[in-house]
Order: sequence, then C-alpha cells, then structure tokens
Amino acid sequence: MKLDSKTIEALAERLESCELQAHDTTKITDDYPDMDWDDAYAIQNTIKASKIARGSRIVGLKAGLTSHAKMKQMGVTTPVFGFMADYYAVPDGGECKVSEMIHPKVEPEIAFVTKSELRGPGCHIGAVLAATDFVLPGIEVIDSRYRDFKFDLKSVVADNTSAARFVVGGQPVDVSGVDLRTVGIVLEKNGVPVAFGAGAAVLGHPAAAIAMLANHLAERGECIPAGTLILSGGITEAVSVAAGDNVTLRVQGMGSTSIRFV
Ligand code: OOG
Ligand code: MG
Repeated sequence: MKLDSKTIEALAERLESCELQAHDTTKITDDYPDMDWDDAYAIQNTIKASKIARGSRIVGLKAGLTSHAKMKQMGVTTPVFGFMADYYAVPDGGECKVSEMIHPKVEPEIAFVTKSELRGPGCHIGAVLAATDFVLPGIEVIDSRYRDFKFDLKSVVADNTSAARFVVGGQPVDVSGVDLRTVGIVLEKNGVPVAFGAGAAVLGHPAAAIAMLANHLAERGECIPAGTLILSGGITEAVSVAAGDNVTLRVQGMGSTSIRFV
C-alpha cells in the first residue's frame, strides 16, 4: 500500500459522491501516480463499506475488461473486479434514469448464479461450471465517474469498475445444456442490432472470468459464496445510450432481457 488510510477514505468519498451526484472527476492516478493495486481495491472496499453503512445490500459481483473488445476499447490489458449494490438492480424491462448517470453505456453479458461456494486459489472453469446453478442474459450499465470515460486500471478499480446499474432476465439455463463458448448474443438498441458476439469473446469461456474472480478473492482471504450473482464481463464493446433508448439483449437459448433509458 502506498496511500495512508486518510487518503483512501478521501478518494472513496470523492468517487462515491461523483456517483451519487452524477458528476465526473479527473483520474485519481493524476493526483496519486504511485498508488498500487491494493490501494485501488482498498478504495473500492471503502465505497462498499460506506454503502453498507447507509443500509445498502451487496447483491452481486462483477468481472470487467474480460474481453479483447473491451480491453481494446479502454486501452487496458487486465480484467478487474467489482461489486453490485442493491439499488443498481433494475427489473427486467424496467427503467434507468439518465439524470442519475454521467455518460452511461451498456454491455451484453452472461450472468452466473452459483449454488455452492467457489474458493481459490486454483479455481478453474470446471469448478465454476460445477458450482453454477444457472446462467442467464444480463445487461450491465456502466458509467465511469472519470471525465470522458478515460481511465487507467487502478483508477477504474477504485471506481468500482464503473458499475452503475444492471438487469438480468430471460430464460435461466443449466450450464450442462449449453456451450457458453459458442452461445451467440445480439444487443439491440431501439430494435436495431448494434453489437454481436459469442461467449468465447470473454477469456475463451465466460466461466474463466468467474474462476479469475475466485482466485482474485482468494488472495484477500475471501470466496464467492453460494447464491451469488456474477456478471462475467462485456462480450462486445460498450454502447453509449441516451434518454429514450430501449436496449434488449438476446442470448441464444436464453431468451432476452431489456432496459429502458428515460
Ligand atoms: C470498466 C468496466 C468494464 C466490462 O464488462 O468489461 C466492464 C469500464 O469499461 O468502464 O464492466
Ligand atoms: Mg461489465
């Protein structure tokens, strides 16, 4: 750790107030170029603790920057991990208020729900599939708190990996009946297909993102408990949205889920 606890608290406060008031900020690494990964996750954890202290529940976890398309779009090379608070959840077909966002984008993802605990180190795709209750379509709404959506990895980790809202829905399926590498997805905006892909875009297999998350948590003495919802990361580039947009994700064999921006 390179930052003291007062600085970590202050940076968490700065980023969370940007989230809650929908205004942007400069990258925190501009001010603290020497901050390290532990500092970045400590800031994210401080934001999580402050939400819990105000009565929010944590309802899921996420992996991000797990596809080549996303890494290329954001100019980074390593996946990152974050959490989802209860008020991020939008019901299937429900509304996201653009006035609560800075510059929202949507990402097509495969969501996993676990039925048994996943614990690293050494967690692998096989363990993830054995521990998965079902998978289903998920749209993540990301909204970087950084100006112009420009950041580096440590800044985005501190900012809870741009997490803002999400929706899951469609047809939950058992992983034994689907090859998540070849499963096709279509993301539609206002009825027009805008992004296409297949599960293998995420680290070769979306379950690999969940295994990476379990191994990452193991380094901190944590695990993925049974019954956890996890977003495995955007399969394609993120797509900008504005008020009036209607976004639907169709996943082969899993139906669809949608969200409206108002
Ligand atoms: C970081 C979060 C990326 C994903 O699915 O790749 C992410 C960002 O691009 O703002 O959630
Ligand atoms: Mg995402």
